[in-house]
Amino acid sequence: MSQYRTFTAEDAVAWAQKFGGLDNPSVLVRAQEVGDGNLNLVFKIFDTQGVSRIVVKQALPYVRCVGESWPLTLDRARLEAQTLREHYQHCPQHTVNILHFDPALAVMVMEDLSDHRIWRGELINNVSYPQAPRQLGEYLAQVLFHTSDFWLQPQQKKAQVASFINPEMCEITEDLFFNDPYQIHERNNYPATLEQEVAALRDDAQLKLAVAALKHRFFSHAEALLHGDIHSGSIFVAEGSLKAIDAEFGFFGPIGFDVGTALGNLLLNFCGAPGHLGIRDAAAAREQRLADIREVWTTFAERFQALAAEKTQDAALGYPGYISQFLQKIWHDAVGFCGTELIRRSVGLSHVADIDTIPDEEMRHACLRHAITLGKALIVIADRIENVDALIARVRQYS
Ligand code: SR1
Ligand code: MG
Repeated sequence: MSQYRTFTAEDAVAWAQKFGGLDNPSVLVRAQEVGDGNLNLVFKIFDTQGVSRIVVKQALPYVRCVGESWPLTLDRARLEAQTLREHYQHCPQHTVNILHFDPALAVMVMEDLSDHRIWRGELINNVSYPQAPRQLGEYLAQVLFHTSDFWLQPQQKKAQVASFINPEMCEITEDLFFNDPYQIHERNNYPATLEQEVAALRDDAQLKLAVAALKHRFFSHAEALLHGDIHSGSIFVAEGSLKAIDAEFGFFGPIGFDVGTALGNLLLNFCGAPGHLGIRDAAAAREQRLADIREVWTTFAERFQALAAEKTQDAALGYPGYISQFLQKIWHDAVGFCGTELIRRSVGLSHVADIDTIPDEEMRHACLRHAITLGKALIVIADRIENVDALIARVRQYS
């Protein structure tokens, strides 16, 4: 990685001119760094008319939101490009298009999605994208089915697992999701008023056993090529369109992790809604989030099942009834992982704007408390929540 240098705006423009695939690249004249995530530099490249045409993304050799004291592999850019390209093959309508990747500079050039908006912001502002939940379910079904043993030949699958080994990014998830919130750790971040609730997480043996089982599955179940961080901030939406971005946590892991992360972020929005909206709007937004959760899961499960019925050739995995049994296991995993997302986003290093930007402190703390209580319950009773209606009933019970 000796050729690596941190890109300036001028570098980003030159790179977009060279690799952006435009017929008239000289119209690209200006770059603006817009990265607001935890990890990378992101440049929008504008043309002479001031229109953003291309995005250039570069991995930094450290965690951006923490600083150089937390070094981080540049190889994550390769894993991100590789994951997005693989997902694009199976679901181009819902995956950002990577136009060029340079491993030495850890730089990707990708399609500009300026006509889209980050879904999290739209959810917070109660802006409706009626097709988004179905599209997310479709994305999850297509990319997870086509990278699973239900589709890939055994040797091909094992080669794929090997080429997507992502130990450093997985370690971040292993620590942030499954360790930090359940122990005293300097990375944890929560208000002192929640100390009692957080201490209770550390002292709950049943909870910690359930978290151990989830972490063990995350370590060991190479079921499909996950996005690895499919929260509402990794999803762009526009009317009738949804695109997944930001896949540097991609690896072969348990399918329920991606599904649970997606559902968990809808629930985090559910928890935060009263902090941003008046009573009536918050109640309506909450009902909509529950409907969204039903739609994401139902679409995912129906489409995955249909793809398996149509395409699975494996003599054992294609046996009638097995796919339903497998999806039931994925469901329970997803509920458990969903609970860990609620807790790590309330107690751990990395929070969500759905709750963190609530202006009223008391309300913000109440929403955090709600997310912790709900997350804890979901982790512990995941195996007893039989279907999405039962999940919705439980969410109502803890509201
Ligand atoms: C140190 S990275 C913290 C979080 O940001 C990413 O978006 C992932 O969600 C990760 O857990
Ligand atoms: Mg990200």
